Amino acid sequence: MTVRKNQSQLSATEKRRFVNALLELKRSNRYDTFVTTHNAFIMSDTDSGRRVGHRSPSFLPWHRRFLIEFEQALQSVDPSVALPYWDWTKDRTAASSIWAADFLGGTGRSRDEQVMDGRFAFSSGNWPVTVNTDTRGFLRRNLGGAGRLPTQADVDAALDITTYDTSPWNSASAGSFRNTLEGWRGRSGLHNSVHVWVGGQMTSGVSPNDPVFWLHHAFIDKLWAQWQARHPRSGYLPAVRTPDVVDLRGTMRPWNDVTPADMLDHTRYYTFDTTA
Ligand code: CU1
Ligand code: CU1
Repeated sequence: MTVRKNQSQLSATEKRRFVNALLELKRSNRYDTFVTTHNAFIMSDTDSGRRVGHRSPSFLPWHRRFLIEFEQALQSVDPSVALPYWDWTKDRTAASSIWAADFLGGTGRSRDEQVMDGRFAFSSGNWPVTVNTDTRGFLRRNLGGAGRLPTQADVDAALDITTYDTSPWNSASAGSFRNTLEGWRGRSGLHNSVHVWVGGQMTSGVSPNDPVFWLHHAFIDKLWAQWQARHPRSGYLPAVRTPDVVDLRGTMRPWNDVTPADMLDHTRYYTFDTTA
């Protein structure tokens, strides 16, 4: 049984085992295949063309599936590990324990944004960034340098939206829970703004180079689950075939056998430590 916990509640042992599993996936080259896949979808997801992973209704089920695959890879290394989530409405500063040297390490130095502490620092030798948009081979962050962390009020406003998604099913969709949570509409910028707040690789298509990617998306996924529980009569949309986007029973690339409908019940795969 996989239980995803708030990262602030992890024991020292749980943090160590999670970090060790990340490092083993990196060492065995499995980690970077996830970075490559994510970047390929970012590059091909456009507002006017076929879109699957981002700026489209399947943003949430696509990332749910992506995280499940990654979590299963971690569990092949250490069956006790589950993805933790980062509740940035509560842990909102660069001094939060998530950024301590015993977990993800902190912000980058001013000169080149290079993360210098913890086990993901380049100098540790364990975390070479090889799938990159430029030649710098180190993990970069600039915590709080731009963007903002959304507040509980921002989250509540998104969770109040009753419609899952709306035409034109892209980054312009108004009155859409998905688009508000993804962060293209609304003042808070929700999901997108957190990527910008972390800075470095998190602002790019190769964002999974930063292990915080998984904790951020685990929280986005938890918010989707909360929205589903709050609006039991509001289903995934579009329900019928629609050009360029994945409808309820459409196939989500890169998988051949996964549809949004298959991803609606996360409890088949994991639960959360608390229900909010
Ligand atoms: Cu993504
Ligand atoms: Cu993201």
